[in-house]
Amino acid sequence: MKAKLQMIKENALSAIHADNADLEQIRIQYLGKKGELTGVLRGMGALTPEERPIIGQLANEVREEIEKALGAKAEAEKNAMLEKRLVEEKIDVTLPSVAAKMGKLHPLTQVQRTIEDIFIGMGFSIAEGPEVEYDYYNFQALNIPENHPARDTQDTFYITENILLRSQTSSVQARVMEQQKPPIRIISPGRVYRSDAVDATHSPLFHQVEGLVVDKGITMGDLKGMLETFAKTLFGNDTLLRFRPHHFPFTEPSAEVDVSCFVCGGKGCRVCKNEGWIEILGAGMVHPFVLENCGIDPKVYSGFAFGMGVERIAMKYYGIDDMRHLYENDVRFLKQF
Ligand code: 2NL
Repeated sequence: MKAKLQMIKENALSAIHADNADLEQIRIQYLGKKGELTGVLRGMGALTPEERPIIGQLANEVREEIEKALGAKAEAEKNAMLEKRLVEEKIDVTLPSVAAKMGKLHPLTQVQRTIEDIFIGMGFSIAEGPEVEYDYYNFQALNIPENHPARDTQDTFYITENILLRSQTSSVQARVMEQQKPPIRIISPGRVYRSDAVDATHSPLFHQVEGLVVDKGITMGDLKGMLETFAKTLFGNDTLLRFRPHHFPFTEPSAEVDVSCFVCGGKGCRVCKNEGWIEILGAGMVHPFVLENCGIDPKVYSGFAFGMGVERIAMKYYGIDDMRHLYENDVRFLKQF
């Protein structure tokens, strides 16, 4: 029986050490329930009581040796595999990488932020407010009468009879006047909504930057000086301003304001449609009724206000001829800015 065990050991070890040894197969063959070593142990009943412990011990030693050899071979195979992977999967970290594709801000956002930065530089703060607004802040507080066309459901998106999508960000400024005492110096940028059909110059959603200054002794001269600084910063130092009389219910007097064409300098070109001038905003002195509606005494304080469309300015600034380009998000278009 000793010789049998010795043979099992030798056969098992040489099988383990062979190339491409199937270790699991070998384990089953020698150590499994129906394996060769187990077979020997089962035959131990035929031995004398003296022989039994000796053979038993030997059998255990053989089992341990086979198990040890199996473990060592498995470990060696694992290490060899790792070594192979380390060699095969080596990467050269000094190779130049593929450049990451950088996104950028939408042209409208760029223009809006440029406008904001200019006014922040002149001491204005940014005021924000709800896009879903009460009719009161959008119209009534601003002296826009009940029968004004802007109030028609044809022109404004109503949610209920007295709640709507703001058609101008003046609503934000009315809220600020109601809550803050002068001096007030704010701009209110943001989305506004009007029930317009989409074409080259209209969209039901667009962006405005409105501005408001209220203090003691504010005059039209302050408005003109401030707008001149704004226009020169945005369009260049040679820019001239032109004020044309106009009417808005919320300002008196009111004006539409043009800048000399920054493309041709006033001679006439495609961008200014041969006019030499480009309309950029509306402005005026805050109507005394508006101040009063918002709890500011018009006998003590005066103010100016202005409003501009961000799309309109972006289109002129970049020479974009159709507003729809700004919303279609075609990367071939967006890449250009
Ligand atoms: C335009 C004209 C304008 C204002 C907006 C305003 C706001 C308050 C009081 C008085 Cl709280 N006025 N805003 C004033 C004049 C013109 O916008 O053409 N916008 C695109």
